[in-house]
Amino acid sequence: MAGDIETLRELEKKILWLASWTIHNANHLRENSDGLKVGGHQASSASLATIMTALYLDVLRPQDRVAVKPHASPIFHAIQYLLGRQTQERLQAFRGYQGAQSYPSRTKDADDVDFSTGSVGLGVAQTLFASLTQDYVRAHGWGLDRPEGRMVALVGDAELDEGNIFEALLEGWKQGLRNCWWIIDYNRQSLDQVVREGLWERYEQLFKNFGWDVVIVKYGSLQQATFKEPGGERLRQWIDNCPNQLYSALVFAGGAAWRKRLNDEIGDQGDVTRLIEKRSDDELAALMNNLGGHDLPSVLEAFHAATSDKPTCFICYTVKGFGLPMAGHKDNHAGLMTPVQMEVFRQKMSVREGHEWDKFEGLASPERLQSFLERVPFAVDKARRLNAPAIDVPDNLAVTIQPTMATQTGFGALLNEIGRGDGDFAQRLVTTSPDVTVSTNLGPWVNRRGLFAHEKMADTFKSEHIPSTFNWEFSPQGQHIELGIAENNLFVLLSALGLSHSINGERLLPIGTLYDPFIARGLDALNYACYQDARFILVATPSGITLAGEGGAHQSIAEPLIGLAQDGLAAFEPAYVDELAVILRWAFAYMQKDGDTKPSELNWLRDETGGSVYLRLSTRPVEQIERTMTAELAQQIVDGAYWLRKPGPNAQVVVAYTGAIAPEAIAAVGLMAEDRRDVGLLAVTSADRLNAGWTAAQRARERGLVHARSHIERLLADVPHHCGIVSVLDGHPATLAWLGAVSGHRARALGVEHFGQTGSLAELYRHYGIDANAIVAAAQAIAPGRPIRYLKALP
Ligand SMILES: Cc1ncc(C[n+]2csc(CCOP(=O)(O)OP(=O)(O)O)c2C)c(N)n1
Ligand SMILES: [Mg+2]
Repeated sequence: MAGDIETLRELEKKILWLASWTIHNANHLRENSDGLKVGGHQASSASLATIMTALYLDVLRPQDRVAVKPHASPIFHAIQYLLGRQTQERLQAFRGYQGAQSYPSRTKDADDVDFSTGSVGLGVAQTLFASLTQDYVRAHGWGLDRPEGRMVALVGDAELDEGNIFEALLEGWKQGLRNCWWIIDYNRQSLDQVVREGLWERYEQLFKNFGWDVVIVKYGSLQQATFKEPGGERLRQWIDNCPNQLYSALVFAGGAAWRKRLNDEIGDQGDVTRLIEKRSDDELAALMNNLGGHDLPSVLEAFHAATSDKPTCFICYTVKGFGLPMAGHKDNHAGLMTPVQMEVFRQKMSVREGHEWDKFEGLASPERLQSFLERVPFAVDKARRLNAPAIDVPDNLAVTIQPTMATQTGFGALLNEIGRGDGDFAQRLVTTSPDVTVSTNLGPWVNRRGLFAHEKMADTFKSEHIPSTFNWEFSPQGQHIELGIAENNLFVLLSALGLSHSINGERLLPIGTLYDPFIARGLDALNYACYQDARFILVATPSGITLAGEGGAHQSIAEPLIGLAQDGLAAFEPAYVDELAVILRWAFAYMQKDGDTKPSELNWLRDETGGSVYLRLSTRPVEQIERTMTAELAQQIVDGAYWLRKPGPNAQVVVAYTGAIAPEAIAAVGLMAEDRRDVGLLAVTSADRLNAGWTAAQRARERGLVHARSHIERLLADVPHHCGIVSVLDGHPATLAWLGAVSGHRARALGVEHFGQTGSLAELYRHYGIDANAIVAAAQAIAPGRPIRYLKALP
């Protein structure tokens, strides 16, 4: 499309205009009643105007997927507007209610965002794992009728300070990354400052070390032509040696400042002087600003030349604020053009007042431009967002329950059973873990299904006949992706696997395992995955101070609250393996749902919309209950709680527990039963879902649906008012502390609030006050009757 370069140039200008105007409109022209700055990033956007024009309007194909640098969102929306995929209303409402989003959002934007961005670094890693996911899908023989796409990240140069990018880079190297482009917007500015000298050299070496091609797009075509003039080589040397700060400052200061500086430093009255003097100030500024990243011919040439599937990093020299009055100024990150500057810019762009939103205002032959846009390869396929039918989930997941068993063991056994199957369900399952596959009990599953790699790799221990419990064989058919120890990578990979139905049109059922405390390590990436509406099951095990011997550095306290608060993630903490089997089966169906957003009248949860699932499991062997799993019990387990022992009319105490602390709760109820009648025992399988249902039902009542009742309200409806509720879990007590507020019962919440230490379970439970005695003492403090006879020596 080289002949179209002039057209692209016109559209590039229009894109810059629309992006700048969108931000201006939001800040200066829209009614703003709350006194807060609206914001937007005119300079960061301008920095990518050329590169994104080249990509979207020429280089990209519909199958390519892009993570756009968050603060270039206005450029993205402007391009989609020109392509007819974004509305003027949404642009006018940019950063406002239901307007185009501040940072591109898969879930909140309506203009075909491939990957959300916002928390810098994560979108970049997402492209790498999306590429790995594409390879995984194709290696399993799915989606081969669709063309292979490139996964492209537009990266801010300071974004590369984020460590998660390097974690991903290393993993990409291990996994044989292909079809991935990272395009660095090398404007040498971050938010606060100008970046260090010579950063590009570190990047170049680094990427090469990891097997990437590196393409440096430094000089624009104007500069390249000038370097061939007499004195040009000297000018090139000067540019190469110019410190970043000075270059930025001179870009900001403009043509006269360039002239003075160049004359002072290399003006020799000879060739270089002639080269400088034959240019006006404006021409000189245009020459010095003509860095590769703002020169359509240069970026197009670089992108089109990269035809191999090798991962490629483009370092494109740019100017932050290019084409705008704040160009190059170190304070320009959040800078906005003033109304006066905008007025000048409007005139320069030949945009008439009142025609600011017109797509082709000020440009010659709109029909030609429109027909060009209709032929843009990226946009010919209207349905870039794909979908895939749900995979049927068996009615029951088989598992042999031992008399005493930990939920983590149960999880391993459940997956092992699934691994025996050969239907679609077992085949679409993919597991991953950051070097804790064996210790989270995925071993039996991996033995059956193998590890994924591009190439077959035998288990040398096996071929050397050395006995091992684990069969570690890699092949393109393997169903486990083994990661290095980097929890950020786990979550971003889950984010990529969990979007496969939408990105690749092929559904995967991803399960990731890690130790519960290390959720915190990748929490932002987990949040990111949920924000994008990726679908996965997270199995976090082991957990809590129940890790006993591992001590405070490995024990988790706050994670149940994360489960409660994290949007898009339904959290469960079962105590028994039959509960786990029910929850896991439900999770496989839930993660595939994509329906109605209205809450169900049953539990006031929005189950039809689906989401991801977090299972907090334990290594503590717990005596199992022999029982028949009725449909009603299964429903209650999924809804979040059931009565293990329903309180009678004379009950004074209810104990509500979650997870592996069940034996302590049961023991406490046994102790109390000596003196109290009808003590209730509530098994809480999901504080998260109980709480969500409760708040939703309250809201529904406040909006007039007077009969709305949540599951927990129904469960507690018959509990006498004088009854006290003691809640207990191996986690932060606030997780269940709200139970008393549901029907106005006095409540005492037990749990863990301080870093744990090593010790036996009995010692630790006693120390943190979550053992049977502590439960009894808490009941005594809040429940009527105050019998004390059974109290053993309290600490
Ligand atoms: C994780 C995270 N930390 C901080 C920020 C705030 N922030 C937004 S942009 C930015 C600097 C970006 O600089 P660069 O990547 O070079 O982009 P440029 O604006 O120069 O194009 C910062 C610190 C963020 N969005 N995400
Ligand atoms: Mg920058």
